[in-house]
Amino acid sequence: MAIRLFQSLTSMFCEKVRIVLALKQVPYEVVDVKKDERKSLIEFTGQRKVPVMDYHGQRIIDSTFISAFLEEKYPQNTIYPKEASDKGLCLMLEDWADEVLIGAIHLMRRAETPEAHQAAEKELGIHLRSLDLLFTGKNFIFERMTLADIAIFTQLHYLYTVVKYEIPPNHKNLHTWLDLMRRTLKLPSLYDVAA
Ligand SMILES: N[C@@H](CCC(=O)N[C@@H](CS)C(=O)NCC(=O)O)C(=O)O
Repeated sequence: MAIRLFQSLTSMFCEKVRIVLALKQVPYEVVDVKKDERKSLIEFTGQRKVPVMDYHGQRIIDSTFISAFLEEKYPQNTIYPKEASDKGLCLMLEDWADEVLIGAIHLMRRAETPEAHQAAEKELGIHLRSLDLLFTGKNFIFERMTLADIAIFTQLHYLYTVVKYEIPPNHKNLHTWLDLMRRTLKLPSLYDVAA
């Protein structure tokens, strides 16, 4: 039985899992949940959210759990830093990207009036400034690319490809890191995929 990823092409959480699968060179089949309006997903899991992994019949729901599961099964090309305390920080940053940064990005996506756009930009600006500071003098957050970089990158990838928001050029460290991530991952744009 093959490994299957129930996914949607435009979900940043699915992108995160696709990157982990690619880094670990795990072959898998894709089930595009849009094709049958999530019927097979709901049948398999009893819920609507993607990503979900069918690992030879075992159900794993949520990008964080899928990533941790893949790390355990395929330790090659590890997605976590080496030191335990760094791993703790990496998991916190993953959670911050998945739960906090995404909120500011959705606010920007939904902003329909100039006032709403201004408020969303202010909120997002707080996070972009923190990230710009975080990447001062660094290639990646830890000694190499980890899940913290991947989780933050997939949110920002969605921001500039789908929401079409340009991160202001004064965030130089952040732009340098984004370029490095794009060059390293060679992703097709979510926007192109969605079109
Ligand atoms: N915490 C979950 C979030 C998953 C999530 O929110 N998925 C969205 C797509 S980005 C979804 O499937 N939404 C469909 C729905 O809520 O009906 C994860 O990390 O996998």
